[in-house]
Amino acid sequence: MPIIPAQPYAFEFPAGKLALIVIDMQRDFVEPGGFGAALGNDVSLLTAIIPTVAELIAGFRKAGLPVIHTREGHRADLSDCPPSKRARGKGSLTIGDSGPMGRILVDGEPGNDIIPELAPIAGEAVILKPGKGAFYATPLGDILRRAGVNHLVFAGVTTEVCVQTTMREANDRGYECLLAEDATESYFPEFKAATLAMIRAQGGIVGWTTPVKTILPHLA
Ligand code: TIU
Repeated sequence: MPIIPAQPYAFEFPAGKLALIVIDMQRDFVEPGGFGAALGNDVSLLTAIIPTVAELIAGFRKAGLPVIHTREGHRADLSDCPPSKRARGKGSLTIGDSGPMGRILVDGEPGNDIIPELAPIAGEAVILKPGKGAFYATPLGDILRRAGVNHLVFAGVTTEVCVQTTMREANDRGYECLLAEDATESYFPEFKAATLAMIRAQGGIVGWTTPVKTILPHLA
């Protein structure tokens, strides 16, 4: 069993049975004019992790391990967007409105794409998700079952919203979850720090955390 040093203790996984889930590294969250900005956030913090996420993705690709990307987005008719989500924030722009990168948080619009630096390659699954968790109303569980994978590494944004929600969903489905500490980010540094702490508290109640450079040598 490969063993990755981590907190609160080492993360073990069966050789060759590990997948990377990259959450919502899309223009709507990391560039001005998208959903993140429409909610009132300063998006500049999130761009800093792009090179580290790219390194992690490259490591999984080189090892021949699955890389799965997610995008938060809604159908053009917004039939999969609860009115409560659309109304939240009382911003001048909301989901479905026309912004500088097209309709905000709508599938197929330029702003909903994964950023070019982290573009998926042929053969990698891209999960379109209407919620914060990547298991809700998506085929993610089926994809992982078919791949025979029960151990997951997580990266992406934002740490305390879609990343943490997905890790908690994964927990309840029996997956072992490792969060790549420097390949995830929040608009709020204190929320990121609190999320890392709460994930690994109580003996790893949600999972494990460790930096990308600690993960990479154990993938091959
Ligand atoms: N607002 C915020 O921090 N996040 C989201 O709305 N979605 C994701 O985290 N992807």
